[in-house]
Amino acid sequence: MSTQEYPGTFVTLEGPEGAGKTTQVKLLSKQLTKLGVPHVVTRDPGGTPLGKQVRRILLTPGINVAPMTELLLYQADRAQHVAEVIKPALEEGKLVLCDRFIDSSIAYQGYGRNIDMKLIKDLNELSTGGLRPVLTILFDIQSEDGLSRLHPGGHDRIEREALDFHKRVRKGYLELAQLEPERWRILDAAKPLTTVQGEFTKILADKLGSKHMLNAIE
Ligand code: Z5A
Repeated sequence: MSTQEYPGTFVTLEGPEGAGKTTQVKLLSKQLTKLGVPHVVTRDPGGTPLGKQVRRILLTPGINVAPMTELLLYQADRAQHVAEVIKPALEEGKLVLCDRFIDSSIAYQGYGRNIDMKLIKDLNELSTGGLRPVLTILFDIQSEDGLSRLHPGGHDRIEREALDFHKRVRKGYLELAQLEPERWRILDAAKPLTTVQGEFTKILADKLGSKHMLNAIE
């Protein structure tokens, strides 16, 4: 099921560590609130009370999590997130901006952990009931540059992975974006914050036009 079947619009933000997704979506949300645009900002994992508990398990350093367990926990979080937050908001006609979604599982568990891609795609289908974003923005940044932005010592279980893992994730994202250019837009997230902000809103306005007043954002 694509978001086009709902009155609302589903947009996802993806990218390697430290790319600035969270910062940008917060800035955008402030502008949308000022304009009175009904929207929801949410994240995968952790967009529901159940998901917050799953997120803690997934990201706490020092816990042994086998790759398949990791994949299934992200999918369990996602099934709850779609049912409890995303679908209801889309049914109400809202703009839903989700920080990570199905493509994170392909990039991290597929390209990063080498789990079979077909299996991940099948599980993505199952956990979302086939729900797909109309637009996915890749906040692209070299792995070294993204990781260097994160708080030293405060790294979670996945951020602590080897540089090679993060490089595979980034390569995966770039390949995914190339495979489906209709859905993806790539943004150079290494640029200064205000430049990224301008490009982010331009992508939204170009792709979604006046829907949700996205062309009114400065
Ligand atoms: N994961 C997975 O493996 N499988 C899945 O299916 C899903 C997720 C859904 C979620 O953690 C983790 O789960 C994630 C993928 C994995 N990996 N890790 N770790 P998260 O939600 O906590 O992490 P994240 O989404 O990766 O957030 P992040 O790494 O913190 O990145 P971000 O949100 O893109 O960046 P930020 O917090 O907005 O900015 C980071 C810092 O950079 C911050 O200090 C900003 O002030 C600064 N910043 C932002 N923009 C700029 C610019 N333009 N210039 C300079 N500095 C900047």
